[in-house]
Amino acid sequence: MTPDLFAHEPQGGEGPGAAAPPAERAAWLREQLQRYDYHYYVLDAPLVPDAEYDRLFRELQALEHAHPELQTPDSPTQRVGGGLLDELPKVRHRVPMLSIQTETDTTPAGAFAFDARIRKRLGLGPDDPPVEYAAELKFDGLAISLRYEEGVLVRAVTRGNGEEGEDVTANVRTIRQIPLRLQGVVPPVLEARGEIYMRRDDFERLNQRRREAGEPTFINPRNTAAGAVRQLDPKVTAARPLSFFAYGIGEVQGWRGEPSTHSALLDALAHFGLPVSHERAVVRGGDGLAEFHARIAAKRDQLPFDIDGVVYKVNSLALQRQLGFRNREPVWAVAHKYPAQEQMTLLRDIEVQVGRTGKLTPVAKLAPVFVGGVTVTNATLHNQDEIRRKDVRIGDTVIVRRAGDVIPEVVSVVLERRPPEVAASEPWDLYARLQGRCPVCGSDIVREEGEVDWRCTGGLFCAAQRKQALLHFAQRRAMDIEGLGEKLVDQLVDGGLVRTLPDLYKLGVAKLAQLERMADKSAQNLVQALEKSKRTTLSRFLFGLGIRHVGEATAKDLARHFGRLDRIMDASVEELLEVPEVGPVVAQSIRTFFDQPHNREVVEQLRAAGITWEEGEAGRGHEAQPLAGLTFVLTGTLPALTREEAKAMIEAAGGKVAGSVSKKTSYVVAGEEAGSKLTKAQELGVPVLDEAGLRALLNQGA
Ligand code: 5U1
Repeated sequence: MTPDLFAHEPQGGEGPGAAAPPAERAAWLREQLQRYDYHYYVLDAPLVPDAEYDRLFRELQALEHAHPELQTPDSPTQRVGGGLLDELPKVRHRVPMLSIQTETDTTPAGAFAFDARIRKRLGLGPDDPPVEYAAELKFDGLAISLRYEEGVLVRAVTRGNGEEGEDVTANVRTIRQIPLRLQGVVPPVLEARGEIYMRRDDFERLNQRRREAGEPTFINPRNTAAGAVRQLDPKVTAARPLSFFAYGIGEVQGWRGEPSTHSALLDALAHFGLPVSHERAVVRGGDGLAEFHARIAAKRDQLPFDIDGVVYKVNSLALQRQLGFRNREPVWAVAHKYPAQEQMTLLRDIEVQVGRTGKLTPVAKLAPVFVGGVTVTNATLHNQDEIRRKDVRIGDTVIVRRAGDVIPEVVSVVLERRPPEVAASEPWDLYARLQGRCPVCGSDIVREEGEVDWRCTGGLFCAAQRKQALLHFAQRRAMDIEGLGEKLVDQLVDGGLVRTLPDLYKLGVAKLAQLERMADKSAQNLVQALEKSKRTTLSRFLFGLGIRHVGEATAKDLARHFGRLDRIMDASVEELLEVPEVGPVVAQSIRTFFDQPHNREVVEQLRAAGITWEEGEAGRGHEAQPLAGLTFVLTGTLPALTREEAKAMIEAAGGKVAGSVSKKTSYVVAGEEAGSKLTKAQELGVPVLDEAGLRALLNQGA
């Protein structure tokens, strides 16, 4: 809890004082702590600092220790209680926990099909009004039934086979989001049903901790949540970060003012203090359902937890009763799925790709599998450490994940499916597989201390690195050379037509037209695109060079700060560090790049080929900054300008004015009776200008 985030002032003061009867004090402490838990875990809006919570908690613990008869099952001190079990006892559900029909057509048609079925069963014609539905998320976790008697949690049971589940009460009590006591006026018996799940960030943190402790990591949030709930030792459950959402009810007795719609029922559960997802809506007809399905699909990857679809329910509880059940599933509800983001498939081979900076990435070659809405045959294995951690071997059955637009990845191996000959094989090892050589150019591969990646040392000698460098240079966000795609780059490099970036600008129509499948018109178009690309900006050019760690944003920062390429090429690490957002790694990388004579040569050749931009500008629209990146020191009296006027003019042109001369000073502007600053400039070899020289510099950008 962060103290400045408290939603409200704590209420209730200190409650009954030390002189009050212990039972009264204990009841007050329980109530306060329950309220704090609710605000912290359910509303995500803490009321008090952790220290205050801990103080009251310890006081209640001490009271209960001194007076064991004051201990109640809903006391916040009782979340982790009970010992190890031999097995989880079986419990029969008073009202069966039904499953839900699944609509596997993941297109909008699935929503319209459900609406059409409902209308038919209700005997509605085309002129009848649309049916009202409650639309919700389908959480990817473990279904649970929580039984509250007189508002107190008395039992938590898994779904099991729907008739009979496992009693996991002691484990569920450890989940802080699940209230041990409901709030307000509640029915004497209420079974709340919903899903226990694990947030993705909690899952990542848990796995990170396990990695650091050298323990095996978990495969996915759903299995981890389900496994955590079905533990025999509640302490294990307590150590796993679990969450809960309520989405329905089981047995209910004596509910006065029972709601008449499903949406109102969820509102009521939220009022009782149970977590209910805000991502829900009341919609009308098939159109409303399809819109909800599309809206949630668009934000699926931004949700903090996994879902595998959405759920539609006829909103009127009276209509739900009328529609009833079929094959032990409610007719009035359906789960409308999204394409699965994880699938199992066979790992046929592992190839190693060479990236632009020589990074070697192991790539899984998979038996084709439909996942995340597309057919996938390649997935990244990230690096050797990840392969070792997951113990991935060729011939294994693996789980592939593709979420949103991210590159598909192999998340784990299904060890139960590992064939004996694969089990007998050696673990896959990148260095051994490549015998220490780049698979493209044969250069040595190295792995620097503290790095996870192996790299090819071939640099631009390596055709793979050259190809990637060309594609990087040509991309839209860099030099924007239209038509220069992967296939053409392969042809140009493999055919020996292009070795370095400047070679691109030596390509003529005649040379290009010799390439296979290259029509005259395409050759002309490419030559035109190359010509067009020559007029660019400093930041695009800089980004296009492919300096390690210099992305688009850094290139813009550098261009804005220095204004001129030669300033960047000659900047010391210290000077580079003056650029906001540039840290030591980036600064060193830029310095190393421009320390290589062949990189400077490439830059010269590109400029000689006719690539131009407005010097002194930082990308488009900065023509009025001719002194950007330059530092001036003023000394003596200038003939026409006061010192303030000169300073204002320099700063208006993007330059900086400093008080003392150093190696970093670009120019000293000296007038009559210049003193020690002029001497220092001469000692350090800093160029000295008079007023006329300064004006000439200022006029350069005009
Ligand atoms: N949101 C939500 N998920 N879910 C799962 N509601 C919901 N309802 C279910 C299930 C299995 O079943 C009832 C329709 C019985």
